[in-house]
Amino acid sequence: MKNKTALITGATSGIGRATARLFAQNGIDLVLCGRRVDRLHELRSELSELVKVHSLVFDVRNRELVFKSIEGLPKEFSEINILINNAGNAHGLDPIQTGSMDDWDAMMDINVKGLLYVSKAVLPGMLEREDGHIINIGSTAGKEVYPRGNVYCASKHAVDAINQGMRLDLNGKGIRVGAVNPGLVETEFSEVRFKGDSEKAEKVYQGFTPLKPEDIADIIWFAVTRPPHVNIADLTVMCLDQASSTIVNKSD
Ligand code: NDP
Ligand code: 8X3
Repeated sequence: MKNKTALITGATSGIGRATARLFAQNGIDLVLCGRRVDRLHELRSELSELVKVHSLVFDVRNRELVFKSIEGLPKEFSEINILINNAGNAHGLDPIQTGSMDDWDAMMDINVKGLLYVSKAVLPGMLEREDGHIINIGSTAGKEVYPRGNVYCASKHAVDAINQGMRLDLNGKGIRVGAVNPGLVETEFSEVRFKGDSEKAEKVYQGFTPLKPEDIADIIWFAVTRPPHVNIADLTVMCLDQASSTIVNKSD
């Protein structure tokens, strides 16, 4: 796919980084976003061998900076054809009665409001050109609620609703909108959820074969390479051993 530019949020790790690599291998120019500057620069150097790459450092919670960064993109990167709304995480895994309000704020502000800010900043160009593709990264946690998942699940249910709402409101405007909802994917997700407790994080993915970030990148790539009249509206993917958020066939 030539002469297309994708903006990927959360490109410094996991699903976002795997998607950036796959897109670059397939000739898509990239705007890589995240907070960790070193990682962004590293990835930019790696992928610049293949395509044109620009990086933007912002916290998706910072509304002003989101708009300033996206509106200030150099001309050659300013036409965003594909937006991958991927930045997000779970913070904590606590019952509602003991949950941390800082964790709640982080999840709602990043997973929900951050996605909205980035979308609002990117949409004017897509609307003007009547062309674009937005992929929202939801989760199985946006399809069902699991014990102690409370606010993370709420944030991903919100992504599900926003995905549907975007598709309704953008109908007839030439912009495809769809969600990819993964189950358990081995990334830094659990490290973040458990605040750097690697032992706890590793346990999440032990005793079965979880999805890899590259599996999700493949699916995103499938969605963006369908013919222009085909819109993958909503896709849920789990590994073979996962049947639901709470039913996972583990060997131990
Ligand atoms: P990672 O922790 O590996 O990656 C998260 C990415 O989000 C990082 O690049 C991080 O970049 C970015 N990010 C987090 N907070 C912010 C912020 N405030 N501002 C800007 N960027 C931010 O996790 P995954 O790759 O697994 O997660 C990607 C998406 O996939 C998330 O939306 C997650 O909810 C979803 N998901 C994950 C699943 C899993 O099992 N792993 C399953 C289903 C959905 P940086 O820290 O540099 O800012
Ligand atoms: C991430 C998958 O099951 O940890 O969205 O919530 S789960």
